[in-house]
Amino acid sequence: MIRGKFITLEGGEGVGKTTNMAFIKDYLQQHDISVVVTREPGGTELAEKIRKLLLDNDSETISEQAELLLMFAARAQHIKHVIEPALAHGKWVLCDRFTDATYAYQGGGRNMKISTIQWLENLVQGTLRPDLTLLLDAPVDIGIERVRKRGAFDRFESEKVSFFENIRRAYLLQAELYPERIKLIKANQPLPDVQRAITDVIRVLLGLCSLNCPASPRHGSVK
Ligand code: T5A
Repeated sequence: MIRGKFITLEGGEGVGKTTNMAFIKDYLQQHDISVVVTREPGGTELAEKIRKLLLDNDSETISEQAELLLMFAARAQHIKHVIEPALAHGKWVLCDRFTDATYAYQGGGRNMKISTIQWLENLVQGTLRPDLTLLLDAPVDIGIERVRKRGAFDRFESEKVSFFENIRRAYLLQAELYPERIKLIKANQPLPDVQRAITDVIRVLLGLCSLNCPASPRHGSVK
């Protein structure tokens, strides 16, 4: 059995991750790929309970260490019960956020030590890393405005603008550190353009196209 591919979608608040998950799933299915769609924090019964604890605004103040450990506790469940079994059965896993979010939010946003995050990453994931990460990037005010239109803010969305600026910076640093894996998509353009850029990257992963292939008329959005 050929192992499946692991694709993650990342980016700050309201950049369009959820919107584009369905698009990517459909695109992969059109190419006869069996896809498991999931998210973090979450993806299993226990991990979804942890998600609720992390996002609810009404719980006691969560310490930075507790937040980091809860993220990885949820991830450990998710990997063991969803991600690894699916990949081992040849399915592709499409995940809304993964450990790059921890580097961005807990590292960049909460200022937790990167070496601590790396240690937990190795403990919980072993050698598991995404094959491809699509980083949707947009100026912070655009993402927040999109989220605001949707209604009430969760615990993370209620943070100050500087928190989100630090997250954006940390994500861009991750993209610089891992240019082979993380592909930057400009998310502050009309949705059809965002999706064209996403398709161009996925086509490379599918082996339908090389990196320099002029897959679509407006190819310039992918790093
Ligand atoms: N977290 C998570 C951590 O702190 N550490 C971690 O390790 C992990 C894994 C999870 C929270 O947990 C934190 C980060 C998060 O705060 P979440 O729900 O997964 O929460 O993440 P959110 O960013 O809150 O998800 P959102 O739903 O708010 O944002 P999305 O999914 O990026 O945006 P989406 O698709 O819902 O779009 C928002 C709106 O914009 C519109 C959409 O229609 C929608 O209305 N839109 C566009 N409009 C115009 N042009 C475009 N190109 C558009 N694309 C989307």
